[in-house]
Amino acid sequence: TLVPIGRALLSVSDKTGLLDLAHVLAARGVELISTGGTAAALRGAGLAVRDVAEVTGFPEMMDGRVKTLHPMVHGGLLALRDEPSHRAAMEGHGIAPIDLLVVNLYPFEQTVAGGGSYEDCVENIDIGGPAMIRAAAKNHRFVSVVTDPEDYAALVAELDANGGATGLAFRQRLAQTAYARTAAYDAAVSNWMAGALDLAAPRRRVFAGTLRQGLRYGENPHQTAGFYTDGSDRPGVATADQLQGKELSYNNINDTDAAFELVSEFLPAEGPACAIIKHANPCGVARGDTLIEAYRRAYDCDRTSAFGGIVALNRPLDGPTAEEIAAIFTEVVIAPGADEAARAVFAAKKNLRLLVTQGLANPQSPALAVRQVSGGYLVQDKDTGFVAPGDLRTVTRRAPTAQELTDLLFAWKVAKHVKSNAIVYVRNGATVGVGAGQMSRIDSTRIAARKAQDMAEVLGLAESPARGSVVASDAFFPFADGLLAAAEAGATAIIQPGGSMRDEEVIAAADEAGLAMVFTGMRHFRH
Ligand code: 93A
Repeated sequence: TLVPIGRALLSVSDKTGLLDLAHVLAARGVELISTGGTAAALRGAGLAVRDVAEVTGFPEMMDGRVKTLHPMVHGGLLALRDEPSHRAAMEGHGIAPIDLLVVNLYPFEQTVAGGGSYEDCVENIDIGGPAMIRAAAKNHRFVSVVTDPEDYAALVAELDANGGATGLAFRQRLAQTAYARTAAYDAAVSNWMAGALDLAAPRRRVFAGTLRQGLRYGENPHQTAGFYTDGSDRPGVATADQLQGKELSYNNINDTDAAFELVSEFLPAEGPACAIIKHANPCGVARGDTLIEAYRRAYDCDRTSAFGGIVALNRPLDGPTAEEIAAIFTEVVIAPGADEAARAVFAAKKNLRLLVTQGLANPQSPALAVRQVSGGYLVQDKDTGFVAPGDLRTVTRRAPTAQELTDLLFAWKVAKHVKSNAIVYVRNGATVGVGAGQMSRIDSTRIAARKAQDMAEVLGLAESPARGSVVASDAFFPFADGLLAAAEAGATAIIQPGGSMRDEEVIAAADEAGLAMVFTGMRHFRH
C-alpha cells in the first residue's frame, strides 16, 4: 500500500510552511506543479515548478475562478492507477498522475470575520480548491492530500519513514481530515449567507467546526473530547488567548463560557463587574466601584462554592484584583485584558489559567445555539432577549424605588444566565442568594433564601442579606407560594415575566405583603 510521491500539486492561499515543505519535496525529486501565486512563491525561493496553466493548456482565467478545474488536473487526481480503463484514459489524453495534493483554501472565514463586503466574501468562496481536495481524498488509495500547514511535518515524517512514499493508513487519515475541512468550509459559507440574508427562523442550517485543540478528556475522564471553533471570531473562550496556566479542560471551557457570557451583560462603562461560576451557574455576581470590590462582593455571595471557581471580569484585570483572586484556589480567570502587575502576580501561580479576550461578548449579537439530542440536533436563536427599563410594567400598588429598580434589572440579567428554575436575590448590585436548576420554582426560591442565610453566617452578618433585597425569577410564579417565600426571606421587590393563569392571585399576594412587582413580558428559560 506504499505509494511513492512522484508528482505534487501545490496550491495554497496560506503560504505558511510552504517553502520548507517544497524544499523537502524537491530534494526527494518530486515534480512540483502550482497555481499562480504559489508558483511565484516557489520560484522566488529558487525552486523549479511547472505552472498549472502549462499542464492544462489553458491560462488561469476569469480572475482565477478557473485555474485547476480541468481534466488534466482532476484526471490526475482521480484515476485509479490499477484499473486498465483508467490507465488507458490517462495514456490516451496525456494525463499524468498527481500523487500529492497540498491545498489550503481562499480565506473565506477570515474575510467574513474581518467584515468583508458581500462581494468580497463571495469572491473568497473557493471552488477549485475544494473540488481538488474532495477528488484527492476520494482517491486516497493512491493520493495523499494535505489541507493544513499543521500537517506538513507529519507528511515529511511519513516520507522519511517510507523512503519518499506514504502508507494507506496515513492517506486515509489525511482524507478524513480533508472532508472535515471542506465540510466546515461549506458550513461557514452557508451560515454566512443565512446571516447576510437575515433569514428568520433557522432552516436547513448546517454546523461544522474546526478543531482548535484536542482535550485530555471530556466531562468525565472516560470520555474523549475536543474543542472546535465555528470561525466566527467572536470574543469569548473559543478565541481568547491563554496567557498562562494548565491546559483548559472540557468543564473549564464550558464554565468559562458561562462566566464570560454573563459578565458581558455588564457594560464596562457602567462600572466594574465580576461573575464567579461553578458548574455553569453563577455562585456570585457583583458590581463594585473598583474591580477588586466587584470581585470581593461576588466572592462574598458564596465563598464555599467560589472555591475552585471560574472568575470573569468585564474590565482588564489589575494587580490588586489579581492578588485577591490568587488568594484562593481559582481554576480560570477570563477578562478583556490583564495589565503588567496582574500578569506578574499570576506568574507565581503556575496552574492558574488566565485567558484574555478582545473585548466583551455582545449579548445582543445574534447567533445560533445548538444542542444535541439522541439522533439529532436542536437549533434555536441564542437568547439575546433584553429588557430595558421602559419595557417593565409595574403590576402592584407600590412601584419599585430607584434603588430597587436598579437591583431588579441587575437580578434579571443574572437570572438569564442561571439554569432554570432560576431565582436570584440581589442587594445593592450584588447577588446574595442564587437558586439554580431545581425542578420546582418554590425549591429554587427556598434554596436561594437559604444561601442568603448561609452568607450571613459565613460573613457574620446580623441578619440575612435577603432582608431588603430584590428577587428575579426567570419565568412566572405559577402560584403565590414562591413569591410569599421570597417575601418571608425579606425581599421587597420582584421582577418576573408574568403571564401565569394565576397572575391576579400572585399580584394580590404581592400587594398584601407590600412588595413592588414588575413584569418583563419576557422569560429567560435556560436548561
Ligand atoms: O477560484 S478558484 O475557485 N478556482 C480554481 O480553479 C482554483 N484552483 C485553486 N480557486 C482555486 N484554487 C485556490 O487558489 C486554491 O484552493 C488556493 O487557495 C488558491 C491558490 O492560489 P495562488 O496559488 O494563485 O495563490
